[in-house]
Amino acid sequence: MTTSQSSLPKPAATNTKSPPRSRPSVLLIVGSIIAFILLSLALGLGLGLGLGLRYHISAGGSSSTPTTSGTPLPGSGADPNARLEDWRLDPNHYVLNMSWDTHAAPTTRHYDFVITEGRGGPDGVVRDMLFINGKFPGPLVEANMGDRLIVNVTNKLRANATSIHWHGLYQNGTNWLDGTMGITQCGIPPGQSLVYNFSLDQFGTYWYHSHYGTQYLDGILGPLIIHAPAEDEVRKLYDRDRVVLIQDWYHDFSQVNLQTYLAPDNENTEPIPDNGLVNGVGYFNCSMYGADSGYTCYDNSTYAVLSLDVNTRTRLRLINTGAFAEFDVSADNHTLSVIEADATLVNRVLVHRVPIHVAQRYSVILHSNQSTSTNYWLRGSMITNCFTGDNPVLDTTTKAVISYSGNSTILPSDASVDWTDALPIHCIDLEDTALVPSQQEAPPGATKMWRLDFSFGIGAMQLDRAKFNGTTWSVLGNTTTLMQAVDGLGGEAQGSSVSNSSRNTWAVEGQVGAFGSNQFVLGLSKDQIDVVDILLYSLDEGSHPFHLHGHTFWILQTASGPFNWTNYYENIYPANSPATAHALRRDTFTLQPYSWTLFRFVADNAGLWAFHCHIAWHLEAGLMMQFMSRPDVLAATSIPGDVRGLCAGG
Ligand SMILES: *[C@@H]1O[C@H](CO)[C@@H](O)[C@H](O)[C@H]1NC(C)=O
Ligand SMILES: *[C@@H]1O[C@H](CO)[C@@H](O)[C@H](O)[C@H]1NC(C)=O
Ligand SMILES: *[C@@H]1O[C@H](CO)[C@@H](O)[C@H](O)[C@H]1NC(C)=O
Ligand SMILES: *[C@@H]1O[C@H](CO)[C@@H](O)[C@H](O)[C@H]1NC(C)=O
Ligand SMILES: *[C@@H]1O[C@H](CO)[C@@H](O)[C@H](O)[C@H]1NC(C)=O
Ligand SMILES: *[C@@H]1O[C@H](CO)[C@@H](O)[C@H](O)[C@H]1NC(C)=O
Ligand SMILES: *[C@@H]1O[C@H](CO)[C@@H](O)[C@H](O)[C@H]1NC(C)=O
Ligand SMILES: *[C@@H]1O[C@H](CO)[C@@H](O)[C@H](O)[C@H]1NC(C)=O
Ligand SMILES: *[C@@H]1O[C@H](CO)[C@@H](O)[C@H](O)[C@H]1NC(C)=O
Ligand SMILES: *[C@@H]1O[C@H](CO)[C@@H](O)[C@H](O)[C@H]1NC(C)=O
Ligand SMILES: *[C@@H]1O[C@H](CO)[C@@H](O)[C@H](O)[C@H]1NC(C)=O
Ligand SMILES: *[C@@H]1O[C@H](CO)[C@@H](O)[C@H](O)[C@H]1NC(C)=O
Ligand SMILES: [Cu+2]
Repeated sequence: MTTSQSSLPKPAATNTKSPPRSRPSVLLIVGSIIAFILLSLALGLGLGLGLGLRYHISAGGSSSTPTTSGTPLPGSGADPNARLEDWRLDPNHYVLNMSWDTHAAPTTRHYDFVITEGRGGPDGVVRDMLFINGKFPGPLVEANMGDRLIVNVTNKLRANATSIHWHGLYQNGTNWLDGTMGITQCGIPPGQSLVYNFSLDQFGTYWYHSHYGTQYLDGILGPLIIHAPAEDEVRKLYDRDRVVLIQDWYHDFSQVNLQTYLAPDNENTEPIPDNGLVNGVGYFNCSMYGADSGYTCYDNSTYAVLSLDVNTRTRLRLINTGAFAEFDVSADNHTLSVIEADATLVNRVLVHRVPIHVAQRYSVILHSNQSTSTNYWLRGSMITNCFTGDNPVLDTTTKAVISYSGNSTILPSDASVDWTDALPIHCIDLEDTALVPSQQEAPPGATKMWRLDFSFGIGAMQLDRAKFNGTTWSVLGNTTTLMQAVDGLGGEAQGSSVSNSSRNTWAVEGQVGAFGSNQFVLGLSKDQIDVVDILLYSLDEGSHPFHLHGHTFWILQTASGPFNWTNYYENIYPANSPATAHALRRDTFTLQPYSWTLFRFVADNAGLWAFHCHIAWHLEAGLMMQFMSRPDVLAATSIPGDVRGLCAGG
């Protein structure tokens, strides 16, 4: 692997607006070299795993141990351990164990997810939430490539169904476990369980979340990390490994915001977040809400603390698990080395800020080699230009504390300084060309090319909805497009009541009408593996993070203005073209306003695969379509009874 690249790629378009800053005014720090040495010794002996570093330091304990003092974190109580509410996931849970054996023989890893509802206040504002195993955020799922994952999901919600999607996983041969409501499964009804049982043929940083309405915004999400021997080389670049979820956060249950957003006469004005969280923790100043706000706000919220060891290199696996906001993530006084985009390892790139849109992942290495006289801010600056308004209670910089000063209970001082690089004016990705996969995998030549476009518009009954080539997606009731496809293609053998004529219709390539007026399904070839180029045009003024289920795609070109067809057929369409050899592979990319992106995927994975904008509000407005891959294989498939049984209502 090459790790020589050290350029600082600049976002394509920038303005001169400085990020909003809200640093504490006067802080006094008394540093101590001795405490720092004692601490590194203590940490050095214990692999730096956990060690009770959550909100306090357990170094030495000797009465002569010097202390590093300063302004305490907000909400820091007398007894640090008493502060973890029972629904809060222990933050140490997201610190990975560096002794994990990436070479272990394939095994089966079992997890149980019990979905419940309750009340919680990640930032002190109490609201209705959904939990996995009683906690927010959800448990770390960790495995090796080649393992089998078995997750028994039990729905203990009072009234609503649920489903879990494994974001970025191929589900090759198990399309019905992709977890996509109305496409690959019906919801798991209250009181029932579904066992997701699939093998892992890939590695990297992924996540899982409910794919049932906007449910994940209320808490059903968590990280999914897969290791592999192919990681050994990159592991030489870091000493520690941990997950950092970053997300926007709303003080109302998602259904409340959704109903406002989808109400008549509302022209795509998305709900603006109220706050942001890092690993499910965020600070909120209760004085933002008046006494009559209707919110219960406890003034004891605080910042997430990432306790690092001094002079170590930590891989931070950033995952944007939010609804809407893109963040520019930076660490004061520390340069970040990007080594992974979604689950693709890339040649190291040094940056000051990493833009990360909803559902994307980046791994960055942070070297804790700056002064120990202070703690430092990790900042997630929301790109507010992508909001359609202001939310007066929102602090647009979501922060967490990076601590290796020897005192993780104090706020960073004024010596922790944000980078001066301007924030991008649009929600954009890191330049694709700056991210070069460390494993070169040139794309095969294309066999199909489709242009798609989407827009938002006020339609019938003054409702604003998204249109994907004219179709507004809405969820099917009591059936799925996968079930319709399998039954229609397989015929009477599977007890289908579908007529011969529609069965024939479904076998054609291109847009398939038989799924109904709210499903835009593109059928691929029957007897061959298609290599599909999609030229996706945005006819909208916003930015959109698009995600294709079940695949990793190559980003071939992205621009605004006319598409050069001559160049396309000469240099991009064919195999072995130098123009595409270094293309970045990922599963979620950001499409700019009134622009286009050309990407390619290999449709060797039989199933119905959702392609949608990952902004939760836009998905609910209908910004989703589907690819039907290998209908011939689907025709010979039978959906397991437990999955099929979830659709029993119909
Ligand atoms: C950390 O800082 C706090 C607040 O200034 C102080 O009370 C405490 O003694 C310090 N602890 C250590 C271990 O330095
Ligand atoms: C904040 O205060 C509330 C009310 O006293 C308490 O229930 C909760 O556990 C506290 N949360 C934290 C993080 O200390
Ligand atoms: C880390 O993994 C090693 C090897 O599996 C194990 O022995 C050790 O107990 C683990 N440490 C923690 C803190 O879980
Ligand atoms: C899944 O979990 C539920 C609830 O604990 C349990 O009743 C069920 O037996 C489990 N299913 C399997 C296959 O283990
Ligand atoms: C259940 O779904 C309904 C209808 O979508 C929604 O109004 C309600 O808030 C949901 N409740 C929970 C606990 O998810
Ligand atoms: C999981 O799937 C494998 C392969 O189909 C099967 O052998 C195994 O019995 C399944 N396990 C469970 C718990 O369903
Ligand atoms: C919270 O906001 C109030 C009013 O703006 C301000 O006086 C106070 O200092 C803030 N508290 C913190 C901890 O920032
Ligand atoms: C952080 O960087 C700023 C700007 O370069 C510098 O003034 C400051 O002293 C640095 N802080 C520390 C703790 O080194
Ligand atoms: C989608 O719509 C565009 C613009 O009307 C059209 O050029 C394209 O052929 C359509 N794509 C498909 C797959 O029908
Ligand atoms: C699904 O089936 C149930 C039971 O037959 C019925 O009450 C419900 O309306 C159906 N839902 C949809 C969306 O068709
Ligand atoms: C389109 O691409 C061809 C082939 O690469 C090139 O010769 C031509 O100049 C391009 N046209 C425009 C308008 O850029
Ligand atoms: C999916 O499975 C098919 C059939 O076994 C195989 O040809 C293909 O390479 C697999 N694709 C991926 C991405 O693993
Ligand atoms: Cu969108």
